[in-house]
Amino acid sequence: MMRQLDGNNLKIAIQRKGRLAQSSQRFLRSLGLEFEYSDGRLFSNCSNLPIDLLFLRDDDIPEYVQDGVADLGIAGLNILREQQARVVRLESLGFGACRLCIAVPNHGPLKCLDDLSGKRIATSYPSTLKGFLQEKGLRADIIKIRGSVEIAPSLDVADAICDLVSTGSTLRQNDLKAIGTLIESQAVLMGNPDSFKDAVKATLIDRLRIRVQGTLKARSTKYVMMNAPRSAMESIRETLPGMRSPTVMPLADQDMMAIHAAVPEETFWDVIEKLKGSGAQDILVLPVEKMVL
Ligand code: PRT
Ligand code: ZN
Repeated sequence: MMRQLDGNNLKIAIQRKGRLAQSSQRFLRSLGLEFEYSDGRLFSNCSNLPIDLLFLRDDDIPEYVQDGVADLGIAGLNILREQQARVVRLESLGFGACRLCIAVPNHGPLKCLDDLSGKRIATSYPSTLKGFLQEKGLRADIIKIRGSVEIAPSLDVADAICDLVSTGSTLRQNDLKAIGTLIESQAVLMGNPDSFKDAVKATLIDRLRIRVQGTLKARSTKYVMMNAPRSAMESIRETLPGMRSPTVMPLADQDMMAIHAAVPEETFWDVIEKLKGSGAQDILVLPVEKMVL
């Protein structure tokens, strides 16, 4: 039986179809939300928490959250900036990474941002582009286009484009090159400020944020296990930036110890090399599923 939206439930809006749809669902599941999804569905009730999910076009999400139709939403930072919606940005979620770039034909007369004065730039992000040009003191015509912006120069509709780039292959296929970046974007979790005034919703949002942070922190951490001679303990201890101090256990061989520690992704290889240099052996690295400090 199809259940209805429950007025008291917390509502989270995510993209229905498109680049962020799968990853947004996967992300919510990693927070412990259990729900069903089938193609064409517009909403779903979580079976284990008082939460309803709304499946929308990404462009509609900031406005739905701003108007309170949804309490929380996930969309690209690019959309949030373009729409200037009155929502609170809660967390960056680490997926959907892309850059909003200005690009020009590879072999044309335009080489740098200053060359754009008096030229036409095609984009689906007119408001962000307008702000960027103003900030740089450049005057150019903004041609607003929905979709397939990259073909505008070859059709002579524009001299340059301002569009999202992730791998860069669309630019290459269209013989374009990026000459400037307006936004480094990724999926973000946004919230309606009024939802925090409702005590029940505020508590649930706080619970979810702790889970979000636990999931994000885990993603950037590795659990490292190694064996080392007792004599190496001091220098290993110094190398390991601890959450707390590392776990150290004696081995059957009296001269050897087992050491376990959490290591942040960004310093991972440095730490591993130093550990090896200090005498650590049999180093085993495991992903961390969740991390709640
Ligand atoms: O139907 P709906 O309105 O919900 O979806 P949509 O078609 O408007 O958006 P969708 O699904 O394409 O993108 C959703 C969000 O994904 C965007 O708002 C961005 O935050 C994020 N994202 C990440 C991207 C890209 N990477 C991306 N590469 N969105 C679009 N692109 C396009 C870009 O516009 C260009 O056409 O991909 C092409 C460039 O990709 P590369 O890999 O060739 O550089
Ligand atoms: Zn869209």
